[in-house]
Amino acid sequence: MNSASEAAQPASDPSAADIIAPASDADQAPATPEVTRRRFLVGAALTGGGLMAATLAACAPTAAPGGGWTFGPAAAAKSAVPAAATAAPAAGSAAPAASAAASAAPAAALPKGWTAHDIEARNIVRRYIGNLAPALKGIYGDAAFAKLADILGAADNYPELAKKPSFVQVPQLFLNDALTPLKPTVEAGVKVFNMTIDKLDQKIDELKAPVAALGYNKQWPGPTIRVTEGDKLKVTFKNNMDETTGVHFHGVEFDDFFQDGIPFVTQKPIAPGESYTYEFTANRPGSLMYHSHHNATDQVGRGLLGAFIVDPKTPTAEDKFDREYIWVSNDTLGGFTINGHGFPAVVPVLAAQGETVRIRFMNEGIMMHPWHSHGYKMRVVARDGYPLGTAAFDCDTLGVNPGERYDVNIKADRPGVWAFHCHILPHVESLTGMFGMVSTLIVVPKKEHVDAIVKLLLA
Ligand SMILES: [Cu+2]
Repeated sequence: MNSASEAAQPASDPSAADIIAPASDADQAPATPEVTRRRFLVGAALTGGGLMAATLAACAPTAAPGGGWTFGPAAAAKSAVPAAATAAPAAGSAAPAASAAASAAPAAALPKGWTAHDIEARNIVRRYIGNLAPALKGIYGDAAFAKLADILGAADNYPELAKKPSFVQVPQLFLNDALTPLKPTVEAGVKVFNMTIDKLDQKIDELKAPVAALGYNKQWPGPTIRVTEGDKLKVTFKNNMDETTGVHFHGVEFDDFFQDGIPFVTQKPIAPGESYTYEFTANRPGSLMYHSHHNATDQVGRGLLGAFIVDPKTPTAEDKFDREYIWVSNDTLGGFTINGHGFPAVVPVLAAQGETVRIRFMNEGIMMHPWHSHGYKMRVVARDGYPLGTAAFDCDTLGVNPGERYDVNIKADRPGVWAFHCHILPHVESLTGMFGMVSTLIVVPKKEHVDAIVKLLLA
């Protein structure tokens, strides 16, 4: 096993493919243009082809906002690293963006038995792994790496080997923010948060045109609000949109029901240009959420959602973990998304062997999603933020209904690149490959490898 610095070396190597073990000649061929794409869910999938070809050539890594993000260990189990997201079509939006860039050669050149859609499916994974692929050599060792290189067809020195992974090419504001939750000011013992509600253009995937979304502080999901059980909060929202709204803190056991955020039940709607303040005590710990409760099918579907984490005053054994991911799913604008993005622009869950990873599933969508972890069981320790205690259970597929949150711990005891996805198949995979609600759990042998990967991604 090589050191972390060695692992990161390929990033600065202009001919990264040189270090990749040769793959068989058989799968070097690019795909054919006459792709027989099945129209999976919506025709939007079809726009992927030509558009992608054009944008693939032009796509350049986008700097992560806010000074970059990191997969660093959760300091004292407090900081959060969200996992990623994926988008697929609900109402005519994102569909599997087939990679037409890889589809430029005659069908005769396809590996035996393949059709063009195999090339497209492979190219999506190539985009996902990007220049991480060469780095994996130093992490998983030569034998495992030779297999991966062969699977990816690395011998053809495909362009993504030198590009950042898809999920680095789109702004990952949520990831950044979750690591450093929104910082309040403290006034007379009250934690004060000032936020805005804005329109924004959201890049679900680096190869797709941005969608007209909404977001708290111009982010989808909004910044994570994180406090400790018992804290008093004062949260002001300034509505910069041209429509009314209301904000509900989902899961709070309010003492004053007028803080519940429901226009025409507990308040008047917040008009454009106006501000509204919610004041309450975080009187129960857990994974909570905040979101619009006004024209909500549309507004939450367009991105007015965020995580509200209330850390317990007295953590239990289950609250000890090394890394943490917030995983907010949605399924309207932009298709099937995790944290506002669709595969391959979904940030993987990274962990070192021996670490425990906490994942907080939060469903802000309109349908249930059963999250399936390949190769690993999930220990479900809380539902809707309420600890399960002795009723905690293991599973590898966990259905999360709209509005629900589940906290799970995964003990990462074996290295590998493991798929991690919704198991409603039309949300994740089509003839032309994976899309939408797909992520991975990438377990590397050492913590230094995680650091090296992060360094490479940020380079
Ligand atoms: Cu799903």
